[in-house]
Amino acid sequence: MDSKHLIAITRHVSPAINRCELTMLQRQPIDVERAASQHLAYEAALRLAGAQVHSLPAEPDLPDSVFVEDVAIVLDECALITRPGAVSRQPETESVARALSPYRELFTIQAPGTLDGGDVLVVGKTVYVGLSTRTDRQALDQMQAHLGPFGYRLQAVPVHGCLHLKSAVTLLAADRLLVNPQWVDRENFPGMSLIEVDPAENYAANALLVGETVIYQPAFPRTLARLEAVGIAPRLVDQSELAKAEGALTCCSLVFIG
Ligand code: CIR
Repeated sequence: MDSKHLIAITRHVSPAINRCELTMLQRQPIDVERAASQHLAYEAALRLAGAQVHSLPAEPDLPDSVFVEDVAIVLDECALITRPGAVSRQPETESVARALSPYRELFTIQAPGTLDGGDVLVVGKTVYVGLSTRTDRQALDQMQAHLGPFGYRLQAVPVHGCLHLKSAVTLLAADRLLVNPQWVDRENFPGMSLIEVDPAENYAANALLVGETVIYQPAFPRTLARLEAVGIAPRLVDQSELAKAEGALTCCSLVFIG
């Protein structure tokens, strides 16, 4: 992959982030200024990893709109605009579709299907789709219809105990995953090398791979030590404020070759 052509779409933190959706966590006050400065550091890490960052303006009326991952899936051949499972998040799609339209042919998930991009993990031509409170089979069937002709194989993955599939498993390299086996069954990923999170760090399975750089959070030192033990040297970004909104690293960007 030529990192010079990597593009990352992001969006500024909404001033309304304290009204975000919550599923697994109790509400805690989010320091909006601190969240914004952590997000700037995240964008800086994307640039250091070789991505050109295209940052969309904040959406004052859309609390969760910083989590752009949930509203689109960008593949080499096309992009899917989702229909997010939380109704409050459905208006987030329009501006992201506009930002993606110069780069890809767009398909859109239609009602009654619902899909959050956080439930989609792409490994080569396999697309794992988490069946969660946000994503249903109806949407998976629509994805199959759009992506099958490009040679993708869709696989449903049950997730339990967490918000999204990518709360439980993310990509560290083309053939290696970071996984929390409490939330997703390891057997869904045959043939892949799996690194498990430390059992004391439930939220540690969300790493962001950009080109060949792994971006990770300092909040999970035990799992970080496991990554370092196999020769991975992640770039660290603190996301403690957006974590209170159930956001993690992959959620805050759409990274693709432009
Ligand atoms: C939500 O509940 O939709 C947001 N508060 C958090 C979304 C995080 N997105 C992600 O994990 N892909």
